[in-house]
Amino acid sequence: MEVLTGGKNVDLLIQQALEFLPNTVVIADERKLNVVKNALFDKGIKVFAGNEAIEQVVQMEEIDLVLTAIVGFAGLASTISAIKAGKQIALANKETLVVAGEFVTKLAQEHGVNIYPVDSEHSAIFQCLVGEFHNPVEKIYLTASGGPFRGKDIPYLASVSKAQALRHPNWDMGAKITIDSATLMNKGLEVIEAKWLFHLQPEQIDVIVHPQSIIHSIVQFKDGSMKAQMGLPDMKLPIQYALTYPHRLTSTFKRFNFLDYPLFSFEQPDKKTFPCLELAFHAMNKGGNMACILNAANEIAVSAFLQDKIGFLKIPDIIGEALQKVNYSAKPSYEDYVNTDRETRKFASGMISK
Ligand code: MN3
Repeated sequence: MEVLTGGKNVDLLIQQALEFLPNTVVIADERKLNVVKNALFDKGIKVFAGNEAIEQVVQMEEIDLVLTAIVGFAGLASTISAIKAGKQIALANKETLVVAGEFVTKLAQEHGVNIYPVDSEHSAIFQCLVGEFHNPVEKIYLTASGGPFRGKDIPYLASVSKAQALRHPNWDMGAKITIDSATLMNKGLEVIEAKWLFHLQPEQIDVIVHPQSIIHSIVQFKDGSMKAQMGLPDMKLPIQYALTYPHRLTSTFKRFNFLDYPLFSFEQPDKKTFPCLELAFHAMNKGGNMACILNAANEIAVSAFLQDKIGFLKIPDIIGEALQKVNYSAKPSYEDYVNTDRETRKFASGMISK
């Protein structure tokens, strides 16, 4: 490993740097530079700080592939920087494609860069497409666990706590994505991500709730045949596959046991109770900067919910309002995305302080 980066969790960054001994380490939070420097001083590891440093290190000559895992809009700039330098991308930051999918996929094409999905559903689709060359895809089904509030109604959701929302039934993930799973916005963002990754029309993408989270997604081909990718819900596999494609590395990951899961079930997502999914489809259909508005409003709303400033049901309210009120632009440039993001954050924050 050449470079390891982290946001503000210095302890974990130092621990990982000592384990993997990269040549360079970057901490995004500049206030923590000296702590990291001191800890790694005698290992000969170069240490930098700040977002600009991240944008620079991804262009280093020694690097072949960049795993982009910064959460939210914040991951966009460094991903673009890596693509411009011709680095292959293993994409864990779905917001990059949600916010600026058209721009990013076009840029990647121009620079001969492949984007390998890390998101488990997209990794599943990617794995199902291996060997299918130009066989036409009829549609894809993204599977959803339904999150911690599957089957609940609006009166119940009105009073759910942060702690309840953070308790995901199947996946162990960061706070932002776990709340997104509870509102079903995560699936909405993934629908948009899939559109750009696999060059699909909106009507070719469907969502099906599969509470066991064993089937990670499904491709249906033009002849009606369906392929699914299965496994225990653990991010280690999709991360590894993005790094080793087209090869499969021997692993000791826990194996699936059929008798632990004698029944698989499927149901329609409850779009009435969880309007975020519908809002995401709406933003995708409208195109332009709509998904950028959707994402920024969601980031602000989720962060406010995590700070106990708003209730759970206010999250889709804020996003819906932002989609209506923030200026629409049909053909945004990179600067337009940056402006839309800033404008939407201001608008959504205004709705929270009210
Ligand atoms: Mn996912």
